[in-house]
Amino acid sequence: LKRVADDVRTIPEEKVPWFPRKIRDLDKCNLLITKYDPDMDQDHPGFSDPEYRKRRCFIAELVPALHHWTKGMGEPLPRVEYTPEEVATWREVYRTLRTIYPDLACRQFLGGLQQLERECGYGEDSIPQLREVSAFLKEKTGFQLRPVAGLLSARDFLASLAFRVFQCTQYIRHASAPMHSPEPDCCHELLGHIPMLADKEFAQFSQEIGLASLGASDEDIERLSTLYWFTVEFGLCKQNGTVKAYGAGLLSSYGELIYALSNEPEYKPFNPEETAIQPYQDQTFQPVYFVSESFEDAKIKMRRYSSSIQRPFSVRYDPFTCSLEVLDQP
Ligand code: HBI
Ligand code: FE
Repeated sequence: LKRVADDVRTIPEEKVPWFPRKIRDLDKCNLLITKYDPDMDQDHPGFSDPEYRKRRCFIAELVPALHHWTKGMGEPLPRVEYTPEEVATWREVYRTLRTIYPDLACRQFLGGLQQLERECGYGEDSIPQLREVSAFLKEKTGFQLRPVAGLLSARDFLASLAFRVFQCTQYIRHASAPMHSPEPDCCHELLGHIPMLADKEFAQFSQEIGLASLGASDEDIERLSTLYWFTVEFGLCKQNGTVKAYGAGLLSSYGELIYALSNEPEYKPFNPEETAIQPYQDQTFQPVYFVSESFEDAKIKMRRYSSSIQRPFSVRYDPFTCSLEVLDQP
């Protein structure tokens, strides 16, 4: 393998979409998709609530203050003073889900959540702050959080995972619909994703999807985000002979978690070639879920799939400099 100069002259530029090379390039991975936000989506439970929409803008505006977030590492993440109404929404979500986790969530999730409850102030009485949660994760798996104003483009979202950065929303769903949110909110991130990201093997799995996405074609990004959808968001896995949930979309939605583990939906074995082209639903429950034999198995299969994606270069993450080495194919 030959090392490529910084500007990568050997990669035909028009063919390879831009991608971040250094962790601070993630400042540019900020393309928001607004179609499901309460200002745009008439079905959003907050659409006709001007107070809610104002509050969302306020929380979103905390983000640009972080410009060059990654340059001044250690600069504290913004703290949000949640209102009593917001905390009440959190409490209801937490309490309801907490009761069904022991039966339905995978072992890694339960372990992570327990640690968060012990070491990071997780509980029904307050919404955890990203600052503390990020410090916790950094210690467990090297993942860190970056606040984001809403749903990001798949390309930008996946690219951050390559650097073990999870772009995390800070607002909470509308109080009228605590059991469902059309877009990611802090209940989804903090309850669905964070406990899993505290698991070493899962953290690696997530980073590898991110690495596979860098500079990939739009078609490959679409397939990778479908794979992300049916694993990280809605994945099931076998454990001690029973099927458990590890997907964050399930672990943050009471209704869908119960549904996914009932005998109603169809199950298929996780197989990246097939999973990558399965149409998915982002407005109602999934008609089909993919079941992995184990995380180890999912990781091996995903790795094999990723290495089949055609790119004129390969990437390697250097954890010491938090940057990518880009290598020419032999
Ligand atoms: N953006 N903020 C945010 N949070 C997510 O969980 C998220 C995202 N954008 C895309 C995405 N998730 C995935 O569903 C895939 O499209 C990668
Ligand atoms: Fe998510």
